[in-house]
Amino acid sequence: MSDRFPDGFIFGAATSSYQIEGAVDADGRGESIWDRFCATPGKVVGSESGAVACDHYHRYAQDVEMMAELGLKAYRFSLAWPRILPTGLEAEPLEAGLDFYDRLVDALLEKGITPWATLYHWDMPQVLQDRGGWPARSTVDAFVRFADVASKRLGDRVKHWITHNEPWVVTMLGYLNGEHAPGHKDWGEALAAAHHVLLSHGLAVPVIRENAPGCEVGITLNLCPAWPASGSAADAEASRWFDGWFNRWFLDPVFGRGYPADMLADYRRDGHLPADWDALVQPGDMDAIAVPTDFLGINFYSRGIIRSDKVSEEDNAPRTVFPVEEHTDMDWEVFAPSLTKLLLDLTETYNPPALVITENGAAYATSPGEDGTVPDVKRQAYLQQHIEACRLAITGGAPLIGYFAWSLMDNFEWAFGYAKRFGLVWVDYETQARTPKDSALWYRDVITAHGIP
Ligand code: IFM
Repeated sequence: MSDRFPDGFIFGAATSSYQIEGAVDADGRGESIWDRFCATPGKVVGSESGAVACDHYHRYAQDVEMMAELGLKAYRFSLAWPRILPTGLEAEPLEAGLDFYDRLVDALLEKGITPWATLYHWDMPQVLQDRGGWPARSTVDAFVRFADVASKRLGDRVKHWITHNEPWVVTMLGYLNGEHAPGHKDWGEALAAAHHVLLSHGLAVPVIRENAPGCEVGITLNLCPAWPASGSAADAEASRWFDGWFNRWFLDPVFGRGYPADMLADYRRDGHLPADWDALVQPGDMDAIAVPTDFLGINFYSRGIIRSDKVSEEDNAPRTVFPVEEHTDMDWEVFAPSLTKLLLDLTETYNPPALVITENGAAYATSPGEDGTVPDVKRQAYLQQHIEACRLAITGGAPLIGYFAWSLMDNFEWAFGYAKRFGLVWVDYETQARTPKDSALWYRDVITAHGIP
């Protein structure tokens, strides 16, 4: 009994629009930055794209049936901005796009599955990027309008909203290291983008609340706890910087602490801030970003073992923290205790009203056996360890209210294309057949038992 989760704890699974919907030209959908990025040679492994993906746009009804068979209590999906506002600038939204999400939401509710809608999971209309993208303040207004249109239409039925998925990825992979759309490499752009993403979150929250009475709203951050590789001062300093860049730059402002002073000083010293930073952060912005929310969404995959690159290996203290052997196909270390520690640390530092694991999962190559089953022992082990890590955190006092496995089904893993399979459900991309993997059947049992069986 003690292994059971608290009553009301939510077990679900997550996806995102560009990764599963396909149908990029259907019913007037506009071009997104990911359509453009995928069409640019050299950006995505094998020049793959989300053009067809899992064809969920046409197969959503069957997919919802499958979710019901797996016993999911909640489903987290995202709304494709260019399906609703093809250029982001239209006076009137595209009815066909809104109709699709109407149908999806109704199908979920009919099966007793609670919809959790994410507004921005990276598919910005290309036209908005052409006008400056997230580094431009005008994109904040465009996003708030999108939030308004979407929550006005769906807010009578969707009572759980997430403004943004993983601002760190949007800004640091999109505008700093160029691995994600739009593929830019500029510190100033990345930090301007981060400010505008956060501001758009803050300004969208009251709009969503207004349109979806009684709803719960939050933002999802991907967090990567920094574990110093040794007890040296150099590794402690490298960990401080990594934590500031990856985690605190987003956590601190959302929880009303403003941008971390140490990082602001570092960025200023290193010339990373955009030239107009002091004017770019306008009076009132930080208060808007600190709008109270109902929960913090956390996407957790792995920890970071941080080694200084400022001193040579010989001059640094010997390493005392080593990665465990198990790594996923993304080469991410599998170390679940770090999740418990993260949840407890967040609770202590920020006192959040609630925490939700909005993504957690592992990429492992699997394929159907002769008997039609899809054995995937490693994914099951990963999920089991991390669900147990969540339970331990709850026991320790973390206000964790839900867990969403990433992902419901195999899908388009951004710059890695289709080779990385994160799904609970196997997708045959030739036939679009879906087959629950063994981990999905195991997860169904977890949901039934309301804990690890
Ligand atoms: O597939 C992504 C998802 O879109 C955002 N979070 C991480 C996942 C795995 O990389």
